[in-house]
Amino acid sequence: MLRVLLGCFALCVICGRSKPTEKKSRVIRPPQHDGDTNYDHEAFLGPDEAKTFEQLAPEESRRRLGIIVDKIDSNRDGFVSEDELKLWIRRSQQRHVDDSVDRQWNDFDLNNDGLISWEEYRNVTYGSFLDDPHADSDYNYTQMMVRDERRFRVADTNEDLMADKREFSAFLHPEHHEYMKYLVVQETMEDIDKNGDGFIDLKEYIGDMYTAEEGKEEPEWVETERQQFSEFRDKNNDGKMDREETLDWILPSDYDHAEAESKHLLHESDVNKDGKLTKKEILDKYEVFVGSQVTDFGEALLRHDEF
Ligand SMILES: *[C@@H]1O[C@H](CO)[C@@H](O)[C@H](O)[C@H]1NC(C)=O
Ligand SMILES: *[C@@H]1O[C@H](CO)[C@@H](O)[C@H](O)[C@H]1NC(C)=O
Ligand SMILES: [Ca+2]
Ligand SMILES: [Ca+2]
Repeated sequence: MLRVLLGCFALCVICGRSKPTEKKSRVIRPPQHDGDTNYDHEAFLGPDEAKTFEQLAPEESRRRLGIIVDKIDSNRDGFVSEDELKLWIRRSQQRHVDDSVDRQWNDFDLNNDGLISWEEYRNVTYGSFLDDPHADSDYNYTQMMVRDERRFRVADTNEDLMADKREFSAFLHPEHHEYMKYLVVQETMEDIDKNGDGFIDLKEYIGDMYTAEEGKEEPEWVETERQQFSEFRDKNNDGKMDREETLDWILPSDYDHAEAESKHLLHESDVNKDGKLTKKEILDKYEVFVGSQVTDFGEALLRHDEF
């Protein structure tokens, strides 16, 4: 899972909120990589494909992984290098973003003109609210709509209030588009900055990840996060995070997700430590790359053209 809980406000409503005691992270950087195999699977396959593989029996999982390995080895020298792995992971990410845009496109392009206007997006997403603005609701749709419109306008580079595929992709997945990064920072700060002073202080930072529960002991990671805040987040030591510090936290420029993930996968499976992977090394560690269920439940239900 890409650990960025941004998404459009409207999408958050659909997906629901994470449980308060669960550690919530807004960062692309994997916070607890150790043993988090779902994270590897999603990086390697993309989230949708990772779910498909979860349903497969081990033999089928390995068989399909074998086919993927042949695709990754683009120079066909019989080894998967770190660069080939990195390229593959980048493609998986991009494919996931493109698929999500394609999947949602027709829901919003009401007049089928190949563009999504703000009005189209607004009507589809907030139509029932606009029809009856005074209906009881747990959400402040006015606020959500204002925020979506602001994001739409930032994504809309030629300022015609119509989104083409690229602009709509930037709207839906701003964390993958460089020109959206300050909006991502702004939205994140608005979410966390409860006292509205334009900064994230320590209390707000912790409050975003953790809500104390009566009678429950504070988990250890909370104190670790407090130290992280002072040592790494609040670089100028004024007790709060400004825009630049927040940017460094959620979208660190020195962090390349695909590179980190390919290094990690290599480290996990390169048994003879020659810096590259044979098909055997990968298949022997198939659970690191794709995982699988131990039973063959669901196998008959899942058919995929590619295989
Ligand atoms: C959006 O909804 C309004 C109100 O129902 C309607 O007048 C308008 O034509 C709709 N716009 C689009 C682009 O569908
Ligand atoms: C909803 O948000 C709008 C715009 O931010 C604000 O003016 C309004 O007071 C909010 N409504 C409620 C019920 O909180
Ligand atoms: Ca349209
Ligand atoms: Ca604040």
